[in-house]
Formats: sequence, C-alpha cells, structure tokens
Amino acid sequence: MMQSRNRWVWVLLGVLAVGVLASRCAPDRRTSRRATVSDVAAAAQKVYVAPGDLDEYYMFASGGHSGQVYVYGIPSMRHLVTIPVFTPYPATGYGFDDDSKAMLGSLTWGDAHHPALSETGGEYDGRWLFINDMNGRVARIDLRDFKTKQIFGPVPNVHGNHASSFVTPNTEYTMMASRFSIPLPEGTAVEVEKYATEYKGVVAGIKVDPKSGEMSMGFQILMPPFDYDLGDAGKKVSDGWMFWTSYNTERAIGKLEVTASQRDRDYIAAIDWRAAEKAAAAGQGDTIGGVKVLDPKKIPGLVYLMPCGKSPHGVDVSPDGKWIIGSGKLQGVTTAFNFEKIQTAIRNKDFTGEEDGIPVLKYESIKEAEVPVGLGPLHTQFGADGDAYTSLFVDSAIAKWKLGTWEVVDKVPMSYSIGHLSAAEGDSVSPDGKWLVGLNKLSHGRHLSVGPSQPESSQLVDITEEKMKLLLDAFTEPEPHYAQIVKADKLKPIEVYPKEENKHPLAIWDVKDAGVTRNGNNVLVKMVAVRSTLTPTAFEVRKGDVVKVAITNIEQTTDELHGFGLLGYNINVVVDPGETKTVTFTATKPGVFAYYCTNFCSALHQEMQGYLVVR
Ligand code: RUQ
Ligand code: CUA
Repeated sequence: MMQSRNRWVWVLLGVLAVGVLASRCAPDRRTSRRATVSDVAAAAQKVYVAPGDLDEYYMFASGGHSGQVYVYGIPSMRHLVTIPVFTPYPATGYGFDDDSKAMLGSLTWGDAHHPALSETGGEYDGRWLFINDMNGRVARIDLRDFKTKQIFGPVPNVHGNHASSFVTPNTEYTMMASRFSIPLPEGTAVEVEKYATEYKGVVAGIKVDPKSGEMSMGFQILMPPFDYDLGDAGKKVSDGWMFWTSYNTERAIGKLEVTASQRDRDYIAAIDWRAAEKAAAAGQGDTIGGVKVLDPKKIPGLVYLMPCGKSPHGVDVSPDGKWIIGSGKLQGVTTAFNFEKIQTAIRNKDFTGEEDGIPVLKYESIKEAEVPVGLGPLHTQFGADGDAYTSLFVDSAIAKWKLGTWEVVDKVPMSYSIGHLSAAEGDSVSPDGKWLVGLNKLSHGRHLSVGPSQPESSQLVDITEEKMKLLLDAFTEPEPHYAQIVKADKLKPIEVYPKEENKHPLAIWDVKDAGVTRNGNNVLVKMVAVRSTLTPTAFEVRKGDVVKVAITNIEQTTDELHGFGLLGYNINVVVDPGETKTVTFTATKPGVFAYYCTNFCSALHQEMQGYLVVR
C-alpha cells in the first residue's frame, strides 16, 4: 500500500536522520548499547511509514477494562482510531444517542479481552470483529464503518465471559465460556463451601447469521466447576471442534494461588460443537435460566477432557488444524497435542477417569511432543512455513520453534513480561509471517515517566528472517490482552454513509423540512446539520416536555462530521456524513441552553450554534 513516489526519499531522509541521531547520542542510554548505528537505521527503515503513505496491516487490540477496541497501523504502530464498544465515548458521541445508549443498557463499563475477526474458510474475511466482555456479553463491530452494531447479552448462566470471543472457521459461532462457576440458575445463593458439587461452569456457542452477522443464542453446555480461560476453534482437519483451557480443576475455594495448584495437571476441554449444534436443534437439554443447557452426562460424545500442564492460559490450533498447543503457565515446556491421536483415543475409549461424567483422555496417548520453549509459556501464534511463536511470561521473551520437528530455533527478550502476542493473520489457516507484536504487561522505563500509572507497552518484532528482530517499542492503550492483525487491503471501509442507504424514519435532507412538532408533551425536533448551521437555530419547549432531537448530517463529503452538544443537559451526539441519530431527554430545567457543533467542520464551525429555550 506504500505507493507514494516520495517514499524512498522519505525513507532515506529518515534513515539518515536516525543514523545521525544514533551516532550523536551513542553511547547514550537512549540507544541500546548493543545496537550499532546500522542496526538502528535498518530497524527504523522497516517501521518508517512516510507522510502520505499507509500502513500494511491493521491491528485490532482489546482495551481491557476500558471497554474499547484500539486500532493500530503496522508497521508504524500508530494508534489510528478508538472504537467504543462497552463504554460511552464522548469523542464519537457513543453512549449518548438513543440507539447506542439502548445498546449499552444499564452497564457503563466492560472488560474486553479477546477480539476475533470473522472468518470464511479459516481466513479473515474483513467483515466483522467480535469481542468479549466479562459481563457475559459479546459485541459485533462492522468493519465497513468501524462501528459497534450489536451487543449480545448478558448471556444467562455465563458468569465472567473471559474465554471469548473465538470464532469458528466460517463464523458459524462465536464461542464463550464462564471464567467463574456459580450455582445455576443465576440468583440462587449457595454457600461457597459447596463449590465442588453445587457450582457449575458453562460453555456456549453464540450463533452468527451468515448474512447480517446478527448474534443469537446457539447452544449451552453444562460443565464441571472449573475456571474456563481461553479457547480456539479447530480448523481444517479439526474443524467442528472447539478447545478451551481450564484451571482450578481441583474445584478449590479460597486462595486459589495455593489451593488450585495442587494437581500437576489441569484440562483442556475438547468439544464437538457440531454434535452440540445437533443436540440443541433436536431440542435436547434442560432449561436453566431460560436457556436450554446440554448436559454431557446425558449426551455422550459431546465433551472430552485433555490433561494439560497446570494453570494453562492459551490453547492454540496450528494453521493446518493438526496440532493443539497448550501449556501450564509455570512450566518450561509447551505441549503439542495430536488431533488424530485425540480422535483415536476417543474411539478406543483410552480414558483415565471422568469428571462429572465427562471422560478424561490419557495424556500420553494424545500428546505428540513437549517443546522446551522456556519458562511461563502463555500463548502461541503462527508464522509462515510451520513457524510457531510462544510468549514466555516468566522468561519475558518470545520463543520461535518449528511445528513437526519441535525444535526451538530462536528467542528474543521482551521488556517486560509479555502476555499475549499477535502475528500477522497468525491464527488463521494461512499466517503471513512478517510481523509479530508482543503485548507486554509491564513497561517500566520504556517510556517517559508519566506518574504511577505507567504507559503500557507493545513491541514490534520482524519475523521475516530466521532470527527474530525487535524493531520498535510502542505505547498501546490499556490494556492489550490480545490483538489480531489483518492485511489492510482485506478491509473496505466506507467514508460517508450513502444518502440512498439512510432508511431512518426521521431523516430529512432539506433545511425546509427541519422544525418542531408537538404531540401532547412529546416534542420532536427534526434537525439538519450541514456546514455551518444546525437548523433550526433555536427552538422552544415547556418544562417537563419529553424532547426528541433527530439530527441528519446531510453532508456527503469525507470527514465532514457534525456534533450536537447541548449544555446543561449532558447531551453530546456526533453525526457522520449521511447519518441520522436521535437523542431523547426530558426538559427538567427551565432557562436558555446553548447547543453547538462539537466537531470542527469549517472556517465557520464556531458559528454553528443555537439555543434551546425551556419555559
Ligand atoms: S487474557 S489476563 Cu484475557 Cu491472557 Cu489478559
Ligand atoms: Cu459542524 Cu463544526
């Protein structure tokens, strides 16, 4: 995408500048003592995106408990935009207008961890982005306009939706699972001492409409009271299966760091989701909390448990679907399970026991290899040509290793304490290689100090060659748990909403149609926003009236957004070109209140204002 004719001039200038800087400052603390000038220059050249040029990839990163999604360009690591999802965001008016306010409901926060791009045939198709919220919800963002279109949930029975969102290879489902087991249905109070027998976990498949992306309840499965942590859908040969890690298979309570670390192994739950789909379609299951829940005890073949190193975090399926990678967070190895061996063990009933009627497979029978990646393996992503990359939290490094031969070929340190990592299309059926981003948990000393709340840090690594190369430290908004990186040309975002697509019943396209109508104490104001007037420029209502303002931005010009900020009433709406939004409020306070355009739009932006008179 970097086609500008000036690109090489800029690259040269950039390299020269960096080279001069590096030589001037060496051996300053600001340049690594080990890095030579030419190393720095080469790294700078790789990440330099000249003015007017565009990045090669989008990275969608979770915003953690900010409840948002942050979009970065790669390789520049520039923060391009914030997509508000579970939290109001005044910059785009999200959470203020009637529709987005209704979508957020009574919750004003979310804890968003794992973004999942929609897939067709196991490839990112650039249509939607799903993301979880710990409050039992999943959101869908439309990548045509980068806007949150649906928040599904809170889903009954799923308490603490951490192991989500993970899509199946054709986006049939986006999966979710409960991190916290509770007595079901919700609303039942049982003392925690009865945790092992009375508390339950649930895994669930949220159905995605293939045309519209609309989410609806698919199936739920009752699970033993473990904490379900992360997941990944099988692909190619393992398509139709879903894998979830779990911890606290001890079913312990209290200080879990002690009580839940007694056994050597926890489990990866392997679920035949097509069997679950069939059982749900046949009306099987018992109704709990208003939802049909399948019980694996009564439906054999639905769920199996794979023993895994204790307290595993990520479980990751290789691009060809043959290997399921999972490891204990305190181990020095990661295990590659063989999907074929899993199927054979299931056929041969090669079990070592059961948990609440769910068979436990024999570790030795399903394991292919234990790869000595280093301490604290957390999460694995894939590159081209059978390369695998595992983040090591304890070692604070990334290990590169080979699928099939299982040899560890390289390691690169991360500063500090890497959590997840994200490679270019790194969990699809055909990873690109090229770029890898380490999403670090701590960053002391890597940025100018800004007080006790230290900036977060992500590091860009070049994985084009045999040896990994650290290129760039970048600030990332808190808190990046996971991210996905997609080739930029797979997305085709629009720049204005075409007028002919606007089907809003209150849309108007001519200032002649703007005005106020009253029905009892309901007042409707149809407003037009266009450079540089909000029409009507004034309107009157009576104290106690319920006022709905419907604003249509009739512009069809790129980036001509207009805002509607109403002082004294906590109202702040932003309307994109071609869009209609409504905001409803009760005129509780008498007086005169100014409204104005909040988004800079023209030389006369400051003149774009009016008055609400409340008598
Ligand atoms: S995650 S603890 Cu949801 Cu690995 Cu961040
Ligand atoms: Cu419209 Cu500023």
